[in-house]
Amino acid sequence: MMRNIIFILWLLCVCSELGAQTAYDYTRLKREKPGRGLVVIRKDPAVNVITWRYLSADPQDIAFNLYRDGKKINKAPLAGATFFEDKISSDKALTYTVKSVVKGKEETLQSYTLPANAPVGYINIPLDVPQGGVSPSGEAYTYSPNDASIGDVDGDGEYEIFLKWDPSNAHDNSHKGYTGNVFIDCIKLDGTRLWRIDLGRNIRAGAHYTQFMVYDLDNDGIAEMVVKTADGTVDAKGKVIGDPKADYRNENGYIIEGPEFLTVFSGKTGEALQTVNYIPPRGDWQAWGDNYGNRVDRFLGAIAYLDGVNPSVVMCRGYYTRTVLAAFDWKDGKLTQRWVFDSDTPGNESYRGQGNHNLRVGDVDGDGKDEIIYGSCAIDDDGTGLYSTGLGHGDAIHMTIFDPSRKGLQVWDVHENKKDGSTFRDAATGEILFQVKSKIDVGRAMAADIDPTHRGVEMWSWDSGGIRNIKGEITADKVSVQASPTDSLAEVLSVNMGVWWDGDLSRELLDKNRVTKYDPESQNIKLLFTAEGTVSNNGTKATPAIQGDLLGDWREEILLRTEDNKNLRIYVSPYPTRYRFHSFIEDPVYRISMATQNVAYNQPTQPGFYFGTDLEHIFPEKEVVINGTSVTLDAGIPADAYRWSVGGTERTRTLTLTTADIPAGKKTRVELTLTFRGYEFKDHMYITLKP
Ligand SMILES: [Ca+2]
Ligand SMILES: [Ca+2]
Ligand SMILES: [Ca+2]
Ligand SMILES: [Ca+2]
Repeated sequence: MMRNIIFILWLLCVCSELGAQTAYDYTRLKREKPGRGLVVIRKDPAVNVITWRYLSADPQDIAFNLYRDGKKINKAPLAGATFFEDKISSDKALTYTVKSVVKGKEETLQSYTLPANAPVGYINIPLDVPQGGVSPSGEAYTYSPNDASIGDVDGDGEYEIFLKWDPSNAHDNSHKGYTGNVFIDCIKLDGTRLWRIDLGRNIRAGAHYTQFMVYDLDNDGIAEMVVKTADGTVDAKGKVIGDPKADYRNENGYIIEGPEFLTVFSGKTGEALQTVNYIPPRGDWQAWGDNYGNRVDRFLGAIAYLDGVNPSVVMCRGYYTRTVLAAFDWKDGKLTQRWVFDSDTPGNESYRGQGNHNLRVGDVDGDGKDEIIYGSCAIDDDGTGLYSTGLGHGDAIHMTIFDPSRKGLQVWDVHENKKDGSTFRDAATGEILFQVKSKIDVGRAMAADIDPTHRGVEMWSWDSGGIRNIKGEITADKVSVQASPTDSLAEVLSVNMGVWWDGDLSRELLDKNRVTKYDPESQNIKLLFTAEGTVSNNGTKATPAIQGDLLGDWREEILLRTEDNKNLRIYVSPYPTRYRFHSFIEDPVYRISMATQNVAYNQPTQPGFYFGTDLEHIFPEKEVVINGTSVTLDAGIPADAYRWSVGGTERTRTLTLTTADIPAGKKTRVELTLTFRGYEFKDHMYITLKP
């Protein structure tokens, strides 16, 4: 008879030892200090919704009271979701205040004034549109708001928006032509423009040139912005970087000579704080893979906790051929180079030509320090290569915990080589877990938990043969998945962005200005809402300015521009939720996925934790009979805390029970309370040990 049976409630118990859990030391990791993010949105003419953040520093028994113009509007303190519907019909301005209630004691946290005649569904942010111009070839151009990032520049715990303005003649690198200058604004949520930076005529406009990294790099509570600059860049105080007269544009509009810089700007004032030479210099520009100036100018950027404590900025050049990543620290007003990774360094040859038009960052190998997932390869925190799969360049990439029973992060990546298709891999080792080969350039991929009947996060691409579960199986035979950029009807499963929107644990999909939801039972796609009057960015890429947890509870907001390019709108979910989770922006992998969203071909946020419907179903099997004297149970989901109803004081993810804990031969109820980002999930099962 077997004496000790390891019974893992999830599949693939052998694999679970291969990966490595992210292991950030949160007592040391320097992160921003988010405020309450209180926001009020008119849901309809008779209801206002109020939502705010629940934070990891909050005691679990915290509750909240809400006041409208000084009058309390809730009855008992709100201990559930940080979302409330106030039934009131009024066009007047209303001031709401949220107060915490801890052990009967009230404390005022934040107030927010809903303006008079507020629009339904969103916050409107009026913009100051830059003047258009005429290019040297005589072509007139205008400006539209493009990608955005977020950072707190005044230390009040609320985000400001960093907005890139694109001229209408912006070009993909492969297309010739002059472009207008690129501007970056910093804007408060009420529309107050704090500053504007003009990148000047020697920075070309297009998706691959300007990757603006916004983060509080020196931990003083004020975000900085780091971006590539050139002769003629003008900071927000009017100070010119380099030679103001220099014009390096050739007759095709490309800039393949002249100095290239990297500048740290103050988020508070938009002043250039320090400028250094860009690493690496372009050198022989044709050596990057063509003779007209396309592949030399492929830039990416990232934020990463390379020492496990402080955020560093990583600026990158090249992915079709040579690949260079340069990491810097910003401390005491000084930019210091940490390391440079170069695929031309002997020994790094296999890292050549592996990068995507985007990247992901996270502690994939479990040492508490971030790695950079650069398409098909990964660069370790110390600037050495971690691995390369050799599968080459692609246009989309996702990283999160797809398979909660497997330790660590996984990557869903697609490839351009008309051979390797779509791959699901272990983020730490590069081991391919499954692959869907393809004869096309698989230009898009998406990953989201959209089907509660399959464990883990689902994934799909333009040529994945449908939705795949974590085992690589097709989950549905009838669903129609988008297969090209023009194939973008609301009834087709989009392969673009995701958004946590309607309050359940599944993720909704965001494409253009539409939020849709997949129904696994009917395999249909339901349109939840269209942001009428707004448009997405970046042509067929159809991405928002940014999506993510900007404000309010854990759900994600969507920032879009209006059709007339004169406003931004932040859409906030009007749906109630029963869940109260710590704000996702406190998760470093998630927060960095917001900071890197503007990089080249924008990808949606992904957290460094498993998030999805399996949180509600800890035990897939409700009753288990074991022939033996002991059993080891695994909660299967990385969480903050575990509380088992049997087995003494066990508070770990796994629990070993013997006949000393539960009577032999007797069906015994085992309950588990799992605390996940401050929310308690409960489940139970029955175990019988038969010695
Ligand atoms: Ca702020
Ligand atoms: Ca700072
Ligand atoms: Ca690491
Ligand atoms: Ca939110």
